Amino acid sequence: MSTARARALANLALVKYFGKRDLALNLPAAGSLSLTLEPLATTTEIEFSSRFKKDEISLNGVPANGPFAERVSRFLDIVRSIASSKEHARVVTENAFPTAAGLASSASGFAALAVAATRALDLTLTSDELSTLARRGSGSAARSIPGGIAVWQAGELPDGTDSFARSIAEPEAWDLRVVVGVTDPGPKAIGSTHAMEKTRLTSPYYDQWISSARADLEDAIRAVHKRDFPLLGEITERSALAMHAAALAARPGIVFWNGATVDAFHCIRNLRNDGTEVYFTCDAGPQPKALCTADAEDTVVAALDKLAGITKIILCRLGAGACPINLV
Ligand code: 2P0
Repeated sequence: MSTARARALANLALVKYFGKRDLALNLPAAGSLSLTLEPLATTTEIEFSSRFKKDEISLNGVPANGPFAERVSRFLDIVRSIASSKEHARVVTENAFPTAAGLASSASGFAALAVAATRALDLTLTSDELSTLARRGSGSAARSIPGGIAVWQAGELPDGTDSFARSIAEPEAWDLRVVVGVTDPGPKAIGSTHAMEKTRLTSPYYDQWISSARADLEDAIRAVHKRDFPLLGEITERSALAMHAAALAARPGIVFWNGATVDAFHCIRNLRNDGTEVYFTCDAGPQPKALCTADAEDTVVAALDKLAGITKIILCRLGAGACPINLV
């Protein structure tokens, strides 16, 4: 086979990844925990052929050049070296959600690409190996290989072969909901990789952030196993706020939020004070995300919809891991 297609979902970290122990291999300084989210999907088709003189990449119907295309080609070089192939590829990738706006499109993108490219080159990898490979494209992509609730272990080995994500709960195991409020669908002002490195190198809070992330991961895993929603929600909010605190303290400080992001945080806390089970989180962009139970979803949507700065709402629930799609 030289052509294959795959679909992968974005993921939302409840315990955040923000800092690397190895920049080249995307090895995290601490482990993280995430929800794989339907319907935030990337679908990728790839064809390897000696007809192609270079990799040809298109994203959402537009030919890609520059840093994005180079990043994809570097990733394909890794897959080609595993398969001892020299063929270039045509890659057609579609995101069903805003690209590069803090909705983790690189996670679903590299997870889908890892599954499609290895299949097209007839490589048979385990889920752990696919997660390890996807991580090379983008750290968080490791967590888009498994479905449901995923834990990505930091690992200790210098080569990163022990740093991959596994599912600790299947999508059907817990009916969690995520309400994403889009405040700005445009590209991010600062990329995650750069923001992480700036924070690691200049924030006086970086070491404390990494220590708290390690402790939060242990607590969050326990909360998932006990299906303790308030505990998981509390950890989710504190992990996001601690990550942003470390980034805010970088020099110069990194501010991912806009006014509507902060309005949404207050709105979510007000809902909780009034008895609705909902907690907020936010990534390396300005979109607030509300984590809630299924019965709270309508209340959360109605409240966020009233905020002036929220232009779109996306409803998400737990979804399956990355998988190949049969070509017709
Ligand atoms: C996360 N983020 O855990 C954290 C929270 C953003 C904030 O993973 O440099 O695009 O490619 O490994 O995976 C986004 O980082 O960064 C991310 P690289 P990636 O979801």
